[in-house]
Amino acid sequence: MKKDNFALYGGPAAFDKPLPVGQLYFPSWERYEVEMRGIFERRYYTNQGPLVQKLEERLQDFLGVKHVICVTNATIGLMMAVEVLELSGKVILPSFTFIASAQSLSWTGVEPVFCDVDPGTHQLAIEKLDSLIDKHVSAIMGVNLWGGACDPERLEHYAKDRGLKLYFDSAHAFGCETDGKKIGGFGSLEVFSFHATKVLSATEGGCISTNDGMLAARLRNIRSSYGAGKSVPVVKTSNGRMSEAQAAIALMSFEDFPQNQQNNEGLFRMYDEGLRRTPGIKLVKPAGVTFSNYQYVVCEVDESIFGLSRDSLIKILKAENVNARRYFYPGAHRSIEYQNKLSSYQDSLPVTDHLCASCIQLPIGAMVDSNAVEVISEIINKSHYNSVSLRALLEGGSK
Ligand code: T4K
Repeated sequence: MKKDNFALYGGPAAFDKPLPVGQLYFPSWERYEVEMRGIFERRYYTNQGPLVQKLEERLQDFLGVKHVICVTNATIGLMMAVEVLELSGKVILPSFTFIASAQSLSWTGVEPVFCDVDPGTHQLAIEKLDSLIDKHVSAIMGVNLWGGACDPERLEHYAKDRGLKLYFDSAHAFGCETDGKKIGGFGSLEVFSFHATKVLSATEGGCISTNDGMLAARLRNIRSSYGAGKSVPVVKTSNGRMSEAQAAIALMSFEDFPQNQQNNEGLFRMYDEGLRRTPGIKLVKPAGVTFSNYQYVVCEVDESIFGLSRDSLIKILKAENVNARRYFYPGAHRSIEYQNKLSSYQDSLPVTDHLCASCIQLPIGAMVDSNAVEVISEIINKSHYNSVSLRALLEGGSK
């Protein structure tokens, strides 16, 4: 370890500034200034301006889909999906996802039904869907997690056979490919997030991709409560518009996507190398994809082997200014919003419960370099070899 002592024992922190999880892409100030100047000169801030249109065209080409509708964030994109697909009753989705996936259903009056995930891949356990389907279920929301994929082709066959609609929360999967096919064209539609922590950033933002022209026309109307192009009727409208400033950042981030992806992939391989021999730490590789954006570094901590709990490791890292996170905790089915209403599901998602208690997410993206990965890996290794004393300090040595 390139430092003498744990910060927890009073030594200096390994890093001067907090290292976050997430891509956190910032273009150079000069590039940003040029783009903002353009917006000022055109005197056009929002309402499907030229930069949003350019971004939509570029994304259509890149994702290989007929239509892309940019939105102000993925959460509203997921809510618009429920409206455009005319979903009702219940929708099945994995519980091991960001709470926004489930909340998009609650906001639109649809009941989420939580499914467990596969212990190896963390993706939706398709074989567990059958037991959750009843006459009230109108659709399945697949979630392509951690720069991986939840076997969208198999899910397409599955949903078709049962007469269910299918769409995807692909917030984590921009640029990913499964069997050489880009994520973006599966199901009725897919929703991507361009939040600042994502590999493609608009600061806040997202898009919906679809090959269905009628859905696209209706989505464009749902996106905006005013104005142009209202020839296709929709029941509800909203304000899900992306601004020109968001699109400007997204276009720069899109241009830099290849190098950001490569950088992430390199850092991921370094974590793999650095943590491979640490007892009780398992790095989760992006599953079900032939190409990943490597947007996330997720490890499972086996407390009985590692010697410390996941939460203790987070405290150790935080003291060193490493802001590791516990995505997803406590799991959507155990969140305040759902835990009381859905008591019958509580004990039936053992894999999700296990992962929520053992997963840790480590920093990757623009704020991280190879030296940082080396140091973080070293801190984790050293934590294992000093687990008895660290545990005594953190957990009162009771385990
Ligand atoms: N579906 C899935 C599967 C998702 O994961 C998400 C979002 C959605 C749907 C919904 O997408 P959006 O509606 O957000 O487009 C973050 C993100 O806010 C969220 O977008 C993401 N998933 C979720 C997994 O993580 P937080 O609250 O845990 O992290 P946050 O935003 O505080 O940032 C992480 C770290 O980065 C912190 O240490 C602070 C640091 N940071 C963050 C920002 C934004 C900075 O240093 N600078 C910054 O500008 O939610």
